Amino acid sequence: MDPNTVLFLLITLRSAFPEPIKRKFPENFRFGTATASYQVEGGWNEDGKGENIWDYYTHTYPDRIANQANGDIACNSYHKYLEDIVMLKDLGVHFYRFSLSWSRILPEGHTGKINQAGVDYYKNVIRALKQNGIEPYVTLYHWDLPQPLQEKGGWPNTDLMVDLFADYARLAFSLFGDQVKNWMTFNEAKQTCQLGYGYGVFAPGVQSNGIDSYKCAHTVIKAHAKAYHIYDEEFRASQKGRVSMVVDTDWFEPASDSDRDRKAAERKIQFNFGWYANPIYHPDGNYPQVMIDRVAKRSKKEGFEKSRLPEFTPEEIDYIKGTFDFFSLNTYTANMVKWSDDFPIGYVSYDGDISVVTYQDPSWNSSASSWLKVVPWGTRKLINWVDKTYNHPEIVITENGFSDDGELDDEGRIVYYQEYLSNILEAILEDGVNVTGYTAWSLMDNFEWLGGYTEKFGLYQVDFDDENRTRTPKKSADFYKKVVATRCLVDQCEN
Ligand code: GBH
Repeated sequence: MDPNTVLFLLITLRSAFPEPIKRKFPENFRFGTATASYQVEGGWNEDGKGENIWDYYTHTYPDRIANQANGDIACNSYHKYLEDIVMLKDLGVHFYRFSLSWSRILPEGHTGKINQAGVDYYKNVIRALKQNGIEPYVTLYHWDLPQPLQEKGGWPNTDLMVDLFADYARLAFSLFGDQVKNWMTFNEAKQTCQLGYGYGVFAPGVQSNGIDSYKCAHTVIKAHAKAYHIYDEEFRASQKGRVSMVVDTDWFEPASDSDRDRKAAERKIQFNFGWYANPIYHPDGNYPQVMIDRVAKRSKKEGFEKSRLPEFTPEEIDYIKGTFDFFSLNTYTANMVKWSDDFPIGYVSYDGDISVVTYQDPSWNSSASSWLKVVPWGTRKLINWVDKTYNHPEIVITENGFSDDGELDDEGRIVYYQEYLSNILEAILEDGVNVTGYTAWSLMDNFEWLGGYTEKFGLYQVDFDDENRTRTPKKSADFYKKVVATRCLVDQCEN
């Protein structure tokens, strides 16, 4: 592209948004970047790693992934993690959020067989991070269930999975907890449950919308709580760390000021976010009442004996509620919501249970991902909503980012980060919301699930045609580096 075109595009991109705020992030604010095991590690069957559901899914149904891609090699971080750490060091970030591959540590999914090479790998990563002054933020589960556990039913099998996850969590705390002080049990369990066991588009590809997807969520929430209590009872006193669960949502903006549209938007966020967030983060615990009532009503009309939404006992509600030390929130975009009358009975589904219409405004800037439109003001509204709904928790944004085709001159990503961070900073300084950290997704281009390698989120470009998987900083890496160093989003801040 010739420089004038670039300049023109940049001006056009920028002019769609207000000027970023000229004040600084608070002194104690923490910046990081993130990746996840299946998306970057590769080494899918090396040194004793077991098969997981994404290995199985991409190998068995290659046509479901763009260009039949898979994570067999990905960014090859299993071998190149030291290069990743050089990049992190260069960015100057305070922390690196990554996830453990369960099957690399426990090839069969249970603690009866531990793969020492997998344990060593993570010990090496953690040691190298600490030596470079970068805090490890570790997610236990970012969607890659050991395949042998899927063969026993996977997440909808509550009795099996709560205990097995708890064993895995205990092992991880005991192996790595002397060095790791920030833990996330699950990343975006809604994708695991609704995409994995509802629509069946993500691994393991089970289509049981509004039935198994609800059972899966029930299991995950209980498993999280059990892991949290294990940390509390067996590790907290000596390790002094923090545990959380990552919940994600778009912001949902009512399509109009009408009572009905506002009610529809609230219902949508309760189903989308409250489903996982309320049992853990809400002072009352349990699923959102609107969800309990609506699923019960529709299940009855559909002839089910009981609600398709499993129930927590009062003891379980108490055991689960409050199992967090900070609120981890992933968010990328927004949707508009319109009221709808109840969808007709006849197709059992989560979407029928919600019965609203959502769409994205055609004027919103787009990205390389169909679902991701650039709506920075939505994030300010969302964190205010979280602050109010969940009684002013400390919030860490554990993911936020933008996709393009992987170009080094990635102005679209710079504008995205600048505008989203500006809205987050305004929420902190002007609205009084307690956001203490921000995580850019992602450190580098990686395996983007169904999108394969066609949607790039990295601050660093990775050359997937080169067996060295060469990493090159994009313009946005320089931008982010400057933000981290100066805590300022513009050339010169006022304070
Ligand atoms: C995050 O999900 C993930 O944690 C991370 O692994 C991922 O790389 C990153 O975002 C970027 O996508 O149209 O049915 O395929 C963000 C939430 C949920 C957004 C799934 C895309 C696709 C649904 N994502 N959604 S579908």
